[in-house]
Amino acid sequence: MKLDLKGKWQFRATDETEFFEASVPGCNYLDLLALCKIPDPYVGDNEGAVAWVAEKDWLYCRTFDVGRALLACDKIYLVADGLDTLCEVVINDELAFIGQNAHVRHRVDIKKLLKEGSNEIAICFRSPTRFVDQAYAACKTPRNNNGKTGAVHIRKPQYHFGWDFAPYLPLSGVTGDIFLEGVVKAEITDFKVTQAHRYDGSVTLEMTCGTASYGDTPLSTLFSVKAPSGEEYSAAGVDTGGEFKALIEIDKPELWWTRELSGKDEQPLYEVVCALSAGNDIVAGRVLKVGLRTIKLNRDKDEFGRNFCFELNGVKIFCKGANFIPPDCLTSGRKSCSALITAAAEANMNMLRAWGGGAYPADEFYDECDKRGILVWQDFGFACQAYPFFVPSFSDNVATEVEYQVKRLRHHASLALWCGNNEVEQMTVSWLWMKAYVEWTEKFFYGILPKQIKQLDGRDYLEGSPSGLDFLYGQFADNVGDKHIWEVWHGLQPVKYYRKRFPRFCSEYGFESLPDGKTLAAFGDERLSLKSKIFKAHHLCHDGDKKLIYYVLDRFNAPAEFSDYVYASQVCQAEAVKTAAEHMRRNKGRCNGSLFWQLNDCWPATSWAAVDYFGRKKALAYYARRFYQPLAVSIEDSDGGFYVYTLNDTKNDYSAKLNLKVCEYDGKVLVEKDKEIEIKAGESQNQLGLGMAAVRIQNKHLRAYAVATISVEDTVIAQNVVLLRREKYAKLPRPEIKLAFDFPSDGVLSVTLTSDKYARAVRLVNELTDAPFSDNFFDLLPGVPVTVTVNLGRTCPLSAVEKNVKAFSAADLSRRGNLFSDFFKRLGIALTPVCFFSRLYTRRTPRDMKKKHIILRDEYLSEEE
Ligand code: BMA
Repeated sequence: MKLDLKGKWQFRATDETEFFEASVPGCNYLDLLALCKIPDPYVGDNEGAVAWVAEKDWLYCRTFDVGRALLACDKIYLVADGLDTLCEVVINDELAFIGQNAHVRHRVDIKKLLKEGSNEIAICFRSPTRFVDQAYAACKTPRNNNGKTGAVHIRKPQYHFGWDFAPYLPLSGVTGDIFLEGVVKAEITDFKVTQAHRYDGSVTLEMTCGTASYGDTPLSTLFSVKAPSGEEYSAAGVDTGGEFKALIEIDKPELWWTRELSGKDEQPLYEVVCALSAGNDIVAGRVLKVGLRTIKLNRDKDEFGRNFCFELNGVKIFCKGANFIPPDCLTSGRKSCSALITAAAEANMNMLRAWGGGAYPADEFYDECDKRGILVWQDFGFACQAYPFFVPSFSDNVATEVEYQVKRLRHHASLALWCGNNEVEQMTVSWLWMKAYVEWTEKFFYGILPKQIKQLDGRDYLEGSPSGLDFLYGQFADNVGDKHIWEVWHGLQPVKYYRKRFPRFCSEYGFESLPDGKTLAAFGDERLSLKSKIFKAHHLCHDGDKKLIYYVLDRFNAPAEFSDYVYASQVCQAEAVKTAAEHMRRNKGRCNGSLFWQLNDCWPATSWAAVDYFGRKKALAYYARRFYQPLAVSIEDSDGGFYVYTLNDTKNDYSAKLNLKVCEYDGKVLVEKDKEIEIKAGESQNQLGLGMAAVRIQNKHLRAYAVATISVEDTVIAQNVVLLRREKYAKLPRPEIKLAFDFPSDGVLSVTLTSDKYARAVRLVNELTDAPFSDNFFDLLPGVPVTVTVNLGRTCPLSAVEKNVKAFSAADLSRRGNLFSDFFKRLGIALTPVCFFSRLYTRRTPRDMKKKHIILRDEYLSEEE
């Protein structure tokens, strides 16, 4: 029996008397905003103006009626997700419990406190900033570079205290579900499903159900499994002292795969049900959706060092994806994320990393990833700072959180890895003298946490990201563990630097850009410029504005119009990430994953995101669709020539034709090569080489583009274009792009583009809706039409379409700078203190990365664990 407590509540600051209406789930900022008592923290530079909110205590309350039927239950639990964070929960003026962790579900029996008729619940949230300040005064922690120092003392999403992509908004409130749950006679306390895959291909599901009984009626359980085909299996549970177990064998299972290996948009999930009966009455039930698969992180020694490769059903996979941050600052990560998972799927991703400084994503996130065949790398909620694990109350609190999260998530097929933290270990270099923190970082992530996880789940565990061979050993070495590569962007290295690095798995690297013009408009300043206060207030990376200009001027002449920075920075971002991602894919086997930073945003901002806060795709999201395509072609252009690779992450072999052309902007072919090729399943292959000499002779300025195409039976299945020189040196022609419109089905507009000359990074803009095009920001080759579609949701008159759908390319950018002025501008930026030092910092050489490219010596690699 359930009594929902969501909806309208009352709230007030505890130092005031008047109550106002509040919405649950929600938070104090959103409630104050709805009452116009604070300015919108996402608009203008209001972040500072609303800081007082986090300094107060907030009381939330409501009344609810309890009927006889509910009161007659043996237990009545108050269940609350996301009590954020420190709070006293009071029922009818009596303290029910104290909340101190936003990352857990509270479930407390409050039957004794309830009465028939009207009852009152009051939750008093204590100021998170005051708590953090007091805790810090009592127990000093190292400085936090990303937000409020001392924030580590509270188990609350760490980005709430500000990050280099998030404003400072430490909210309070009930951010998730809240309800009363009546239990009669008995209940299920835990439900676990494990799977054993046998050599003959069959799978045995082992189901274990923990129970609690409130009477003498004997308990029994029935487990059942419904296959995607509709076939059903069932087995009675065997009582092993309050815990019931059963095995169900599935002879011919439909295995769960990632998207590119299944070739399907939806993955098969088995519905596993446990029904608990007391005597003849079914009193409780639980349902889990389970995908049948094995997943393992292979870290064996190999010719390159130590492998770091996920194996799904025994197949080695290359992980293509991005880092996922909470989709909103003010809903503690509980805003719907299904559109973002769709964007990830559209970008051909097969893995997302749920980053440790955020909130653990809601169930919906994992359900969607299960459904769509996207693996999840799950960090625990620790990032970039030193945590006081030596304080017993803190580590007990963390243990509760770990148990809750592991039990909540372990049945998900998509969940590939538990990872202790984000960048805590590598940060120890900044607080080596605070010995207790260093010691306990090792004790906790290398001892306590893995031990606890092992008792709850059989999945692989990684101590932290990035990782090496051991504590403080090998975090910077490319031939072991996973790496974060920030030399490009934070360290101002040129984009080609990525190609010097050969990590076994790259779990972070990234590049910033401005969001779409409509998103910029939401910043709330009509005269936005690179220098305006409001623009800077929405760009939180230290000296990010300078870094952005530094990189934009590396490709383009300084644009004259601010609005052109949107396009220019997005193309720079997309090209940079493309360079890295393709390089890592070309080295598949040595490198087994590319997760760029970051998929999404948590407020309207200039950041590393591929999809902005409003869901608008940047150029990177479109590029990713191409560079993460399961079967792709990639051109490694170097001064010596071109190497064309096929990147095949599918299970199929192909016999195909490879064509490489180098052309002038009008399409005139300078050099062309054709080759019949065999593309092997699951492999990246260097298929063709072409020296530069012939191209140079015919076009000495290298004002040309190269296009590689693979076709099977005359159908082009993959294509890649590279411009031989960066745009500012390329003397791009002014193309005449023609658009032809059609409505092939209701509300879906198709646009066919043709151009007389090479058109670089063509951007289609649609002023009619926010819907994304099926493709965008692509190179248009002379005389080769490209058709894209967009779902407008309605059929519009052609005149409206013609007026509102426009295309432009890199050649249309306004220009203020020239090679000379841009050079000095960049030099000036490189010499500013933050840029200068971050460049030094990202090039630092700790003991184990003495040589530039950071290879651990063989004797360490051959040590057996
Ligand atoms: C990574 C992350 C974040 C940060 C991002 C961009 O290292 O782990 O801490 O937001 O870099 O600087």
